[in-house]
Amino acid sequence: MPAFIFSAARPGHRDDHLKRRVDSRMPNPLVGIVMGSASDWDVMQHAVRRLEEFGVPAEAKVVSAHRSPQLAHEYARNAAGRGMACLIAAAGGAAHLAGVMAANTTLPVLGVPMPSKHLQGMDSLLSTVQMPAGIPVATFAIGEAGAHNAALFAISILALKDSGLAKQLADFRAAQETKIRKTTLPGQA
Ligand code: RP5
Repeated sequence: MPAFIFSAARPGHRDDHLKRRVDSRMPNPLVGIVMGSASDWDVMQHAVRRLEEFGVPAEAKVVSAHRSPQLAHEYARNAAGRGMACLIAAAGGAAHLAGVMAANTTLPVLGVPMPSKHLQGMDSLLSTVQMPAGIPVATFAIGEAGAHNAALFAISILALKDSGLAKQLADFRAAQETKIRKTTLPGQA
């Protein structure tokens, strides 16, 4: 099955990377990003871009717990063997994808609840976060913030064994702090 694969090794070609459709067996992704529908892409592209910004090889793919249950099982069961360090799973509504991933791998699974049409993502949040004891899913905020933070959390996991990545993450945090320190409100000097 085709998937979006990217690597940030070529600065300046970010959009090309995102649009490039290649075979999922190509490079060795460290993070697998699965989402229940292509309609989740607008939100989940933020996770992809964040990982790309840090140069983390990752793969993004539509995998549905409900519409393609066999694929969901296969993807999760093969992830560790493919060298992945963690999975990010995004779904909306009765969002079982992260739980199904977690049931089929012992890799860390980071769940991102998608905004939904009728319940504004509360359904997705509760479906993702309320895992019964024994099979954990680390659940992030609904929508874009969750996509960004799941990617940053994946980077934190990888940074445990990659000092270069740890430095990048520290620099990222420092840049955020500098920006806040420099921020003034209307009427302030
Ligand atoms: C979920 O259902 C997907 O993750 C998506 O958030 C939601 C709606 O999917 P579509 O009907 O837009 O394909 O499985």
